[in-house]
Formats: sequence, C-alpha cells, structure tokens
Amino acid sequence: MRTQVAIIGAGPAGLLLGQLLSTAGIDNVIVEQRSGDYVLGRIRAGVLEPITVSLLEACNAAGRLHRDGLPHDGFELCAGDQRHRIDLQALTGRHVTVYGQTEVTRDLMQARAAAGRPSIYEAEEVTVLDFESGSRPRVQYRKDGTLHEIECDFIAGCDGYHGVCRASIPAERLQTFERMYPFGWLGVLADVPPVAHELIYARHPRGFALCSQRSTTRSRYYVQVPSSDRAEQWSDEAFWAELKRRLPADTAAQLVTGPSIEKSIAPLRSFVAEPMRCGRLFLAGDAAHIVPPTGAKGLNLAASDVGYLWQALCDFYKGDGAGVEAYSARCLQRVWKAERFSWWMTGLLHQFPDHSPFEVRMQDAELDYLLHSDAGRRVIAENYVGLPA
Ligand code: RFL
Ligand code: PHB
Repeated sequence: MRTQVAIIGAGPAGLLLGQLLSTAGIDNVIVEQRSGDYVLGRIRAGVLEPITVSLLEACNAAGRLHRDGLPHDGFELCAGDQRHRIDLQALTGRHVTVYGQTEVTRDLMQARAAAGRPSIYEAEEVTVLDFESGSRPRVQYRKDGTLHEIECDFIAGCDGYHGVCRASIPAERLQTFERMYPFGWLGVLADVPPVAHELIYARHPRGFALCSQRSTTRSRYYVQVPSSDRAEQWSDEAFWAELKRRLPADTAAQLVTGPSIEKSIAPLRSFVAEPMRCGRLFLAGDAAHIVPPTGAKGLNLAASDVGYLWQALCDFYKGDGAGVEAYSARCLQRVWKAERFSWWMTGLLHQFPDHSPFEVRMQDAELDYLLHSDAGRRVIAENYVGLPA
C-alpha cells in the first residue's frame, strides 16, 4: 500500500490529524494496535480549550460537540471551606468546553468512516522504518497473521506515551526530561448529576480532589492517592467518603453518590522528548510529552501539535518545506508552557509526602495570594483556557 502520511495510533491525536489531512485532500492511513471499542472504552480527558474546538470545527467534526458540549465560563478553586471562582470569561474573554475525550474520539471515528478513509485496527508488531533524512519511510505491521507494508512520504507518531515511534528514534537523537510525582489520581465515573455547575479543584490536608463532569447527568470525580494504591482496593463507598472529606462541608452535603461505572488510577508524570521530529517521522501528543492532568492540558496539547503538523504538511505539499523544518520548535514553545502550568498547578494543589511544615505554609500563602489578586487569577485563567497558538 502507498499513502502520503502514515499515522500510527488512533487516539485523539491520530484521528484528528487524519481528519484534517483528509479535509485538505492529503491521503493518509491510520494504523492502531487496539480495537476501535478498546480505544473508545478509555475514559480520560474532559476539558477542551478553544483551540481544540476550532480544530474539530476545521475538519467538520464539531456538530455533536456544539450540541452536547457544555460551555464553562469559569471553574472553582477550594482551599479549606472556601470556594473561589476563576471567571475565565471575565478574565480572558474565552471559555472552555466540557466534552469527554471518548466523545471526541467517537465523533472523529464516525467522520473518518463517513469519508471512507482507511483505518487498520488491531495491527500487531507495528514497525516504523527508513524515516531518517533522505530515505523513503515505511510502516510494517502484521494483521491476521500476514505481514503488510505501507510506503509513505511521512510518518506521524501519534501512538501515545508507550508507543513504538518515539522508541524507534535513535537514543542519541533525542533528549528527554521527566518528573514522576509520588501520587496518582483515583478517578470514578458515575451516572449522577454533578455536585456543582462548574468544575471544583480542591486543595485539602488529606489530598487533592477534583469534581468534574461529562454531562448534566454524568459526573467524573478524582481524589489524590499514594502511587502504591490499586483501584481494586477502593470500594465505591470508600471513594465517596474520601471525596466528601476533601470538599467544603456544604458542597459535600450536596454530593449525589451512586455506583461507579468506571474506576481507575492514573499516575502523574511530566515528560518531554526533544526534538519532536526525526527526519520524516513526527511525534505528536502523548508520544512526545505527558503532563499531570491538573491543568487539563494533555488532550489540548495533542490537538495543538496536530494543528501545527497539519499546517506544515499542507505547506509541504504546496511546495513549501519551512513548516516541516519548524514543526518541533513551534510545538515545543507551547508544550513547555503547558508543562510549566501543569507542574505548577500540581505543586500548588497536592499534598507532597516529603513536604516540611514550612513548604505546606508556602503552598497556603501562594494559593491565598493568587486567589485574592486580580493578577494571580488572570495568570491561572489565561493558562487554563490555553495560551495563544
Ligand atoms: P493516546 O490517547 O494515548 O492515543 C495513542 C494511541 O496509539 C495507540 N498505540 C499504537 N498504535 C499502533 N502501534 C503501536 N505500537 C501503538 N502503541 C500505542 C494506542 O492504542 C492509542 O489508541 O494519545 P494521544 O492521541 O496523543 O492523546 C493524548 C490524550 O489521550 C491525553 O493527553 C489526555 O487524555 C490527557 N488527559 C487530559 N487532557 C486534557 O486535555 N484535559 C483533561 O481534562 C485531561 N484529563 C487526561 C485526563 C489523562 C488521564 N489519564 C488517564 C492519563 C485525565 C486522566 C485521568
Ligand atoms: C476530567 O473531567 O476528566 C478532567 C477535568 C479536568 C482536569 C482533569 C480531568 O484537570
């Protein structure tokens, strides 16, 4: 098989890139190691920046998002029993949209199927070859026991943190930066109405908690847990009791609980690989960088990488290769700022086991300062809605 762009991974980055390229008339094939149902079963992000929404609009995949997505003009930060609102609309003139990553993925899959573009699911032993400068890249995979090969102009590595693309770049051509946090987020999805109209990020001596949502009838809640915890250790009752302890008393009293429909623990990590291109292989999304979820940036960064890659490839096929050359540097400028915000929000709102009482007081003072300063609230708001592209 021959195509212009072979995309590895059918997560949001790969599917969005495929749809944008198809809209521009650039031929592409997606190769994914899992089944479509498996990809749709992963419960992850929920908050979309305006940039992400505009890219979904650009490839005609935003119809359901505009109907069912919830525009949020603000969110709340809690410290002890105090709830403080960050008014995104007033501070930045923009808002975020609450719409699950699962739904984004579903919409993009449907748009791709409607356009009749090829996706190969359940591809085994995916290998990327000959992508270093000057050569003709190839992708090999095994499907139903047979070895297949795709010849292409470019490979887009949209295969997430554990994917094959970054791992195939010679170690001496990459520099990586990493920080692990000594805790994770235990997340529960439940068909209960959200406790508040907007998201609540809560700092508490027992640990961080987040009240999020997917719709007016489906809630997503998280509590900080030690890295050593396993989701199976946590009964629904234990989860709801812990969440309530970390919320202001009046908020906890309003919380509607119910059986969990998903429960999992996500580790928290900051990670960046530089550069995000090796010859004719590009990295985009979680394949190149990971942020802790506190700033709601992972999916949005994946989308903004893809936006740059789409522009670079459109220019390339019109005879201008400058965007391809600039791709990594353009992405990394935005990536590092989102890394900084996510790391900083994580540091501000979580309990760190090695913190001394002095460091805890510093956190108290920083949060109190930010929440009572116009400048401080603006810093949070403009990062949360997303820095300019
Ligand atoms: P994905 O979604 O991991 O997709 C990669 C795809 O590649 C496939 N793959 C392979 N395919 C072929 N061959 C191989 N060798 C392959 N290896 C892997 C995988 O099966 C998969 O289908 O990466 P992508 O597309 O870059 O998207 C990134 C986002 O998924 C991620 O950044 C966000 O979910 C992060 N995130 C959040 N981001 C936000 O913007 N806002 C949020 O509110 C938010 N909340 C979250 C989050 C992530 C979380 N977890 C579980 C890590 C909340 C949580 C709890
Ligand atoms: C979510 O709804 O899953 C979510 C929302 C905001 C975050 C992280 C996760 O910062």
